[in-house]
Amino acid sequence: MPSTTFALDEPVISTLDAVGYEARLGLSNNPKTLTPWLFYDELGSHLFEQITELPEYYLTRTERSIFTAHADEILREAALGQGPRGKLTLIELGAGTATKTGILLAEAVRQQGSVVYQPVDVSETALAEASENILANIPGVAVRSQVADYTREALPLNRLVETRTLALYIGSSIGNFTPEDAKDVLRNLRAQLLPGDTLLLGTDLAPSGGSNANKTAAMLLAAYDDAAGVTAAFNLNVLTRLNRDLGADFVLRNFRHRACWNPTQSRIEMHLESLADQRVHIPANASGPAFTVDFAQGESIHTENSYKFTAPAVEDLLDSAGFKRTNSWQDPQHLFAVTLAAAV
Ligand code: AVI
Repeated sequence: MPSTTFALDEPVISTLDAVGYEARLGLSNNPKTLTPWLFYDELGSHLFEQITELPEYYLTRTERSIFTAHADEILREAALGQGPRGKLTLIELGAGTATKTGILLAEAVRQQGSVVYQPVDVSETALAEASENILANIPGVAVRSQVADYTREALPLNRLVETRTLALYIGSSIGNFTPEDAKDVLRNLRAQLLPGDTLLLGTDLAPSGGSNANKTAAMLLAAYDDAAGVTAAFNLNVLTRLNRDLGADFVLRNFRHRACWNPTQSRIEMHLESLADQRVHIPANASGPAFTVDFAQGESIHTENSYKFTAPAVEDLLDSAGFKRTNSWQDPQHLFAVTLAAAV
């Protein structure tokens, strides 16, 4: 089966300019912030892959177990009413290396003989790895990779009107957006789909004290502050990136990783806390003149939110973006949910 990569036209601003712009914007905020996409340079993407295999980071293995247990049902429901529109095509937003997706692709091939898979990601390297793994391991899949930032651009779906689309947005990626931005991302996706197409959304569940009583704030905190220090390295790597890409002079040992559970907003927050009163310099670049950033001891840069959802909150989000929940699956401990919704 063929594998093709379509690159969209060069973005108007280069990645380096975008890094400079984001650093300038976020570090002038009060409180200081940095956008989470800055995590994913080559080392950051590698550290994230390591996070997904940590004993404390239950999200990836739990979602995988839900796919293993229910792929048959998920694919059958997504294809319901398919009629003359032929086979399901699978697209995936933020596919990365698409490790869990193989379970769904193999099931799609089992049910319909072959499947077209369109992973969309900003990382060409991750897409190349995904494509290579899938082509080597799952015969019957045609991979059509697309390099694009699905959060800012219309999706380059090249959709085949005679097929029905199942869009995958898995791995709790939606949790890294504010509720308003999450709605916009899903609305953008909805705008590219036809009624009857479906979305499979993976969300991490909030501790409820009820059905998932063993999901505690402590469990969440451990997932974002692991004993081996991989998440700390992932968080601190953003400063290494600013030093390398912008010539900034962050001293890494003067910052520490901190994760906290914010029950009011139902989110884990990641911060980089300054261990001293200090001044950091960022030289002039295409995004603006040289600037300095002053930190007081104990002050932090807020680098990431990871929202945790109740089942009704997932449904509300889907409704607000033009989808209707048709079914959902959870692991026996109710740690994670996978929800299928139809475009209406
Ligand atoms: C990519 N995203 C879903 C991860 C999460 O759990 O929010 C990113 C991450 N941050 C720290 N650990 C993992």
